[in-house]
Amino acid sequence: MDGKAYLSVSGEVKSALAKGLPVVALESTIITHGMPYPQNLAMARDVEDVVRKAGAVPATIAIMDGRLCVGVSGDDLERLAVEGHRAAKASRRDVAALLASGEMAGTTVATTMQIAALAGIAIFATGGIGGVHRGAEDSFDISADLEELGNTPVTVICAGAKSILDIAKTLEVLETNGVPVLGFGTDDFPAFWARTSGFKVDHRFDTAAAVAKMLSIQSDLEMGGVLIANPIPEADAWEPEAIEAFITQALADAETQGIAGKATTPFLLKRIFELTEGRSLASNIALVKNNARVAAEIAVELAAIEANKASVHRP
Ligand code: PSU
Ligand code: MN
Repeated sequence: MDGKAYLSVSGEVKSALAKGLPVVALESTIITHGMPYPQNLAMARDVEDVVRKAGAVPATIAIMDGRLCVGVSGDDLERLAVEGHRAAKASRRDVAALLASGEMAGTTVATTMQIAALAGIAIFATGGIGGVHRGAEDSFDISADLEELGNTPVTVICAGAKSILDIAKTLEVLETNGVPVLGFGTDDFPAFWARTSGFKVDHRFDTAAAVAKMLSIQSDLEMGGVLIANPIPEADAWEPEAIEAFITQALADAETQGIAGKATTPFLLKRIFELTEGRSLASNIALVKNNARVAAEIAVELAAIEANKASVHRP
């Protein structure tokens, strides 16, 4: 028996994969731990629509009822959204324990990549990735997302990393792990709510077709994941200085309340939501939709390249 035995793939996703149609994986920690109910449910449904409109099939991934579920929708999606913080937050190390217990869990970027790869999905859209936390030299808090990106051949489209993290150190670890960091229509590595972080990306690509060509070569080379940084739309973006004040306050509150480990990212997101009176959430939702659209466009281009490769190689 291998890992695939634990997969439950929806009929729609299964048939799309069998036909070589474009599929975009979506994570679920953003649903359970990243946003409050009911906005999380509305977001999850809207993002699926965005992917469909751009010509791809959405595959929301979560751990439910002792299965690695790919293509969670309808009532199951609602169950997950309602469960929220009561659900587990599944990092790579939690997967086997959660399958054994049957507990419901949102999957982080790392775990969603792991399950997407198992299901044969190459493209994955999220909001922001985890990274090296500020003060990591003392706490050792570095997200498993960075290790997974180095090892697992899935492309993650995100809006950069939040400046609740140490972005310079995050980029250093990505380099160490051999992860290409591409800017989509930008030379700057974006900082989630803000379009710039003060750091550059390694390579800039301006079209989905150009990205897909690079991804197809990365796949031929049998290398690991790729990170695509797609800045938040201008209309929803914050000035870096404007959001920094709220981040500093949230970090101070986390310290005072002794928040550590896997609770850190959800705590900071919730606190920034409160401090910005909900405005951070509106931006968060806008950037996730924007990433889902770009991911779908890339998936469409990649599917065309792969179909072409297959026909050329056919005897
Ligand atoms: N950033 C967000 N929303 C989120 C997360 C990050 O804006 O929901 C989640 C993602 O699932 C990411 C995880 O993979 O937090 C990282 O958690 P940690 O830092 O504990 O690895
Ligand atoms: Mn951590």
